[in-house]
Amino acid sequence: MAELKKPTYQVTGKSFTAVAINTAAKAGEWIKSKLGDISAIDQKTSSRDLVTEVDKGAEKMIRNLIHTHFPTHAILGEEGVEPGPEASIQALQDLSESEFLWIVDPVDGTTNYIHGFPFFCVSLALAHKGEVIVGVVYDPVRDELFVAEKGKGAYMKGKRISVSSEQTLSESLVATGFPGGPGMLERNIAQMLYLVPRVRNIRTSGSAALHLAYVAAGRLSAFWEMNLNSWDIAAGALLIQEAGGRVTDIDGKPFDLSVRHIVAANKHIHDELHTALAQA
Ligand code: 2AM
Ligand code: CA
Repeated sequence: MAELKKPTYQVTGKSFTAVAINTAAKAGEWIKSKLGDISAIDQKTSSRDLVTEVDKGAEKMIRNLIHTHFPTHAILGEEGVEPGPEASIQALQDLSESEFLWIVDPVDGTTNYIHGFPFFCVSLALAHKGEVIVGVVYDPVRDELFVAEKGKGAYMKGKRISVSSEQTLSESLVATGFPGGPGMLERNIAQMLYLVPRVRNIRTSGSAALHLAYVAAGRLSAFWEMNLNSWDIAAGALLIQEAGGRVTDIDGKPFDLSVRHIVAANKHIHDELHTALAQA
């Protein structure tokens, strides 16, 4: 008897954005279900740089979901890269020739997650030949999913979002974070000292990706931080651009995937913020 041919399944027909949304939502729900239930916390470079089995499990789930739909696409995920900036820069370079590259932070705000401080998210971006074309940031605590497609705008819960309208730094709410790496903290503190009296106030809530989504939604006027990795900012940068804001590196160069010192703001205050940071 002839052997039955095994069926080969290929899931097709889903858009990049639909897969990004479904994947972020599924991973986010799972992460939320594990909140307060973590048995092991590992240190990466220091007690300020942490990872849990939830970060690793969520990344595995995200990789599987993406590859179910797009088996040939490359994936750069935080938990697949050795800790430290050199390894991150190298990993991005190694994948820079990929036609389609997904850039994944399974949990952005891991320290918050471990402490039960409800400000963390899943961040997924898809780059085509080095240019980010889809960005999704999902906050499972508030069930808020921010999504942007290159050239098609940024949305949350079906409504278009846009950056805030403040015209000056003095009326702006600005966020930052305390970066890792030699000399970074000193520079960041100098920037904060200079900026605090010049802005309405500063927030440092511990998730770069969610801060960037908040800039896109107009809840924050601006965000800057030093020494971030591509997975912290790729999705958020597209959200802000598509919401009408401007994203550069700290030297004013327009955003690309290699940017590590990010300055993102509405278009009215970006120059003023960028100049202030240069003077700090
Ligand atoms: P994570 O939670 O995914 O690690 C907070 O300032 C931001 O910095 C978060 O987005 C956090 O991402 C990121 N972050 C934490 N430790 C870092 C490190 N050693 N290098 C670069 N970014 C880091
Ligand atoms: Ca992370």
